[in-house]
Amino acid sequence: MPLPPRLRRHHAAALPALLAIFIAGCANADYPNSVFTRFTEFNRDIGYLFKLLIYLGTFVFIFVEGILLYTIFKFRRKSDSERPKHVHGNTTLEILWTAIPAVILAFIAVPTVRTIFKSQAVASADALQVEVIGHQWWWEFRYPQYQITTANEIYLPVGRKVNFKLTTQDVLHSFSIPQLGGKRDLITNHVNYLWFTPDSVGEGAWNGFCAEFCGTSHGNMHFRVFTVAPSNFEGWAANQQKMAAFGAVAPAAASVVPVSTPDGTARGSAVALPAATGIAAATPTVPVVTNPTHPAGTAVPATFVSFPYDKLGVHNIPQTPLPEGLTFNESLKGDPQRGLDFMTKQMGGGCVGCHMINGNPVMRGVIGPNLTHVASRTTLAGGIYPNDAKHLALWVKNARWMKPGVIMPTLGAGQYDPITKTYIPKTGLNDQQIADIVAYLQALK
Ligand code: HEC
Ligand SMILES: [Cu+2]
Repeated sequence: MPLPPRLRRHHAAALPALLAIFIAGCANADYPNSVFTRFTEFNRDIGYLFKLLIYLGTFVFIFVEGILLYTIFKFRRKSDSERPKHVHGNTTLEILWTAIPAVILAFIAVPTVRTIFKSQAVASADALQVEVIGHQWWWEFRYPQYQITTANEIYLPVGRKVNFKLTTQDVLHSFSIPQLGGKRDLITNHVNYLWFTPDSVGEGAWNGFCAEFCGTSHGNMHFRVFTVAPSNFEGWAANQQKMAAFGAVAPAAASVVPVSTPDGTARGSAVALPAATGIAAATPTVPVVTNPTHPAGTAVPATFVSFPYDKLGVHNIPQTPLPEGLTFNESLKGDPQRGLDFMTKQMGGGCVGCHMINGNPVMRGVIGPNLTHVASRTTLAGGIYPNDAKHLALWVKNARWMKPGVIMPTLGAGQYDPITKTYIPKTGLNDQQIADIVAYLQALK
């Protein structure tokens, strides 16, 4: 059916406009979660495969459509009395249409399989090793060479190969940093590897996600990756290796506290925690700067401790809206010492059962993120909120309202717990106690 002339004009204009938008979208350097970057050999290899497939596919498309169009016009019925010639079998043709796709498939399969083997092999031992442990719904990151355990934020030195060892504490997850490289699943009872070198990238922040549905808050399971200059990485690592910046005590007391997983079994690598958290370091308040894995000659700068929040790109800043009606009296002033005493001596809120703070002998839990340097992180709770006093307070008050399904209980007095579907009694945490806890957490730089 022919379109009226006005509409036809619109149609004619729409196609180039759409094309222009599409091309502009692809060329936009600020496209936040694109895999079409060339920052690592991983993405370059995948990009090469992608182009190869597009070029071969285009060739096949044009070839097949060309023959089709030719056939349609050449052999169309020219008169009503005409009958098509009946043919049966054509050996040459059959050999050709089997052989040509086979050759094309070989062209695709050989580089594809080679890339698969290359990218999931264990990287060389001199690579920076990072253990990734998926939890519902946050990420645990360990640097075994540095004895660091942290959560939801990875620091990578520019130019150094990094090897990720991927495991999960519970269900399947998938580790994905589109702009740096890859996506690979975290599989129960199985170790996967992924390695790349952020070699052609500057200092910056990159978004990471869980890319395999893993339950209620799967969509809230983000993380950030920071690529930093090697000297800044050493600065960050030196700070992470220190005991808690506030209220740490001698390690002798800490090392006698046994650590076990919630069900008492040695699941995942949780039982390796005492060694991995640096508790056994000789002097608790002195940074471990003589780690043999620090590249020789790298000076440890005292200045760089963590990626500054105001340097985050606009696409790295969490946008999660706060639950309506969840409020906190922000005028209250917290006291870190009171917060520490409350959390550890009075066992307020049971934080000790789930969280670890190195240098704090009672904070030995392994269910939630390690909080030793929680204040050095830019975001909270799987990267979905900014890490500031207000969000920390609301989180401690009612984590389950902030993020559906979390294990961390709702703790604020009078708050509704969406999982148990009950109200927390008056004996729950009041706003002043929460302000004190937040002051302590914020002292953990
Ligand atoms: C039953 C275990 C449990 C208890 C008790 C608990 N937490 Fe948590 N906490 C968690 C888990 C699990 C998470 C991770 C939730 C997520 O992001 O999905 C978490 C996350 C956090 C975070 C965010 C950390 C980050 O880097 O994202 C803070 C801060 C925190 N908890 C503080 C506390 C404090 C303070 C208390 C005590 C008042 C407490 N928690 C009690 C399990 C617990
Ligand atoms: Cu997930």
